[in-house]
Amino acid sequence: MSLNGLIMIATDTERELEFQAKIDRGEVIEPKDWMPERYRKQLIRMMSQHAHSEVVGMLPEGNWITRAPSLARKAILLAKVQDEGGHGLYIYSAAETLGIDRGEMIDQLHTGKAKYSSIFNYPTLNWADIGAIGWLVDGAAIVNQTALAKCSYGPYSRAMIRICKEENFHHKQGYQMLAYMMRGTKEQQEMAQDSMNRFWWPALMMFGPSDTDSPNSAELMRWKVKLYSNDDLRQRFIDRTVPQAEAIGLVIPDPKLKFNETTRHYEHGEIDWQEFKNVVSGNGPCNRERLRARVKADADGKWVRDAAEAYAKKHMN
Ligand code: BYC
Repeated sequence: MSLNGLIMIATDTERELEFQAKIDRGEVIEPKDWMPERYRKQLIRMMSQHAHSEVVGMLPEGNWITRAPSLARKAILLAKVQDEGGHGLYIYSAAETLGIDRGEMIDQLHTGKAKYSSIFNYPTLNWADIGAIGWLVDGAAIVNQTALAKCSYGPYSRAMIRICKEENFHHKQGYQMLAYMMRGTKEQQEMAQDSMNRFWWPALMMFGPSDTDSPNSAELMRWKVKLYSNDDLRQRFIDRTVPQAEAIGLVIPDPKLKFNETTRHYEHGEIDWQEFKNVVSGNGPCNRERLRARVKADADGKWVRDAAEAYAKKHMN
């Protein structure tokens, strides 16, 4: 190897050490700062998947806009679904600061190269599912995103601050809807419990595989992209959600769930990781339907993008 080559290696190692020292001092990394290629790639992977989740997440809820039982519920649901679209846009923009184009990220979603959250591959079968998504799915997202709001990459952490505020509204409207149903007729109570039974375990899976099975966690935690492990965040979600379920009379569908007086945490039953793997690898109940809907929406919207581009070109000349 040439002397020049050796000098470059030494320089890169020094830069990586300085980068790590910066992270350890709690400093924030901004787009123009030097960063290891692997840090950039990991953030693009995670942020693009996050943005895709927000956008794909509009589909199961969007299905219910025309079937909302009252004008007020319809207005709330419309606002929530629009918020999710906005979250996707903030996060795509934040990811673009890492040198990737939004079109490329969307292509990765459409060709199955990029993932999105497993939770959106489950169907919404009844109106209570809209409550469960707000309470459990947004509730899980808040636990995860409150931590991400303190992550080391500036544009991502700043996007999370506004997103978390909106997710809090989503979470409260979902819980309020289920609380209302649990005070209603026997049929409403059964519908709410049925939804809880179907969404509880998939919500726990949102936090990703258990720590011993999470290939990306160690690196992401060293770089303070992740501040807590998948299992720690899952536990935090369980601890805060179980008392909320009990307060409105919903039963958690886990016979092994019990509060440990010594650790002050809930212990839970085994998560079905085989189901998680199936869903993540494209074989969940709605994977194909969700991707088809996104690909169609993209194709249907092409004329708008073309028109905007033609207009921009005309006015730039
Ligand atoms: N679903 O090494 P691991 C919302 C993948 S939307 C699918 O632990 P990592 C909302 C993982 O990508 C909020 N895939 O990964 C919207 C990796 O595969 P690749 C969504 C999953 O990155 C509308 C492999 O499994 N929130 O709030 O260290 C309506 C190994 O995992 C999942 C976010 O996206 C999963 N659940 O940790 C309502 C948060 N879990 O990429 C609500 C941002 C794992 O190596 N993302 N995988 O092929 C994160 O915090 C992290 O990426 C994760 C995974 C905790 C999800």
